[in-house]
Amino acid sequence: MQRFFRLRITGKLDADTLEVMKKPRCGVPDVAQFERTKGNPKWPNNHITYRIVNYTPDLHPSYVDNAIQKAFEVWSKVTPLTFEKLDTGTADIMMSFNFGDHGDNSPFDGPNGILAHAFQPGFGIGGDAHFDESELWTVQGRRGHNLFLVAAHELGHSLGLGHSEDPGALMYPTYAYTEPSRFKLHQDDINGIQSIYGKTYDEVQPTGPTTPTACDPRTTFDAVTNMRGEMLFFNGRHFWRKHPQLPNVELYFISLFWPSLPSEIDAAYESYEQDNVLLFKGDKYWVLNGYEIAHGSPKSIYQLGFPRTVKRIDAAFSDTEYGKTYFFVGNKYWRFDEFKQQMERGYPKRIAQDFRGVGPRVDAALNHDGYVYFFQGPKLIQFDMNSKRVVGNNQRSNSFLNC
Ligand code: E1S
Ligand code: CA
Ligand code: ZN
Ligand code: ZN
Repeated sequence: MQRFFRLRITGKLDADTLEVMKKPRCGVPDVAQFERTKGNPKWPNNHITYRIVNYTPDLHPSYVDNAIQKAFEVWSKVTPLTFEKLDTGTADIMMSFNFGDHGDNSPFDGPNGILAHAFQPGFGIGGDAHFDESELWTVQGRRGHNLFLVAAHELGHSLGLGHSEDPGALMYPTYAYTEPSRFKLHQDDINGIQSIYGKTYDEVQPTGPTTPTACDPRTTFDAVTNMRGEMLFFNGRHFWRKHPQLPNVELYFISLFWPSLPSEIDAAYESYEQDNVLLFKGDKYWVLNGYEIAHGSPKSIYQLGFPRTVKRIDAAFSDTEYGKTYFFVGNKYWRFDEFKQQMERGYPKRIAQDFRGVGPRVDAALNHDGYVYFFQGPKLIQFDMNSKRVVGNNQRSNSFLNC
């Protein structure tokens, strides 16, 4: 670490070293991604009124009422806030559908672009939410824009939230379609709104999905593989893609590339002989040709020659030089011949026997630059197949992700 930060290498916790260690690093999870509106405006009471001033011709009014009510529930479920719909008079949050210039110096722009906008908590126009009537407002499917999703985002602004940098958050600046019945308020949004209004009075505190952060020192991987010169690092519902010549890594939902793939992949490897990538989960595997899933996927791992006692594979990598693939299961490993497409005789063997210093359990394995890298929790083990020795074990699993 001292070498990395160009400090005098003493091996001791001296003042300079401590100073560096105290500094926040990229992606440390305690650093919030959400943002509150400047000046921290908030509603003084937890009971807030709203009124739907006019309706869009795109939807039956009952669908509008329902979408708006559901959007309020997104926020009331995680805070002490309650919302009441008024049908006349002035409410705290006045909602309307408007075309173009509508008198607040923030004209709408016709179809697409700006979908809606909302004002921070306050008197008069404060809290109000306007929806661009040039959009096609829908409650189902990918066509048009989903009123519930846009309203939920706008109400975040009406309640005092700004935009979040977390790409999974509702308060991320760009619209992303999610099926409304599967929508879940992200943990980052929960943290944001609760920092303003506090937690709900419910006994069971709600939690939401989180977006993994590459450089969190606790980041671990389910599976890692090469793919046509790039590297893929799987974590839960996401994966990072790294191009060797590019400094940045990209985070994606697995379902964005492969809608039929499950999350929490167990193992992955690239077969150079077959020019494909195999992804494993449970007793099944999927074959990828580039970003396409091959016909016939998923297949059973027992077709590869595993005995029925094997229920899942922890990690896999392929040795390009010899065309052999290594599969790790618990404290044992199997070897598969990519040319003959069959499991080799004499396996399983103990990991400890041939990979001293590795295991007993590994999360993921990767063949890279002539070494094998084993990912064990947050630890990365670099192994030399020629000398059959561990040659490095003081790097973190996420050191590949330019952290
Ligand atoms: C997108 N943005 C929009 O209309 C600014 N383009 C006003 C604003 O200038 O509210 O930011 C613009 C609004 C929007 C953003 C994100 C609506 C979603 C995030 C996650 S939907 C599942 C979702 C989202 C919905 C104005
Ligand atoms: Ca627009
Ligand atoms: Zn407006
Ligand atoms: Zn916004």
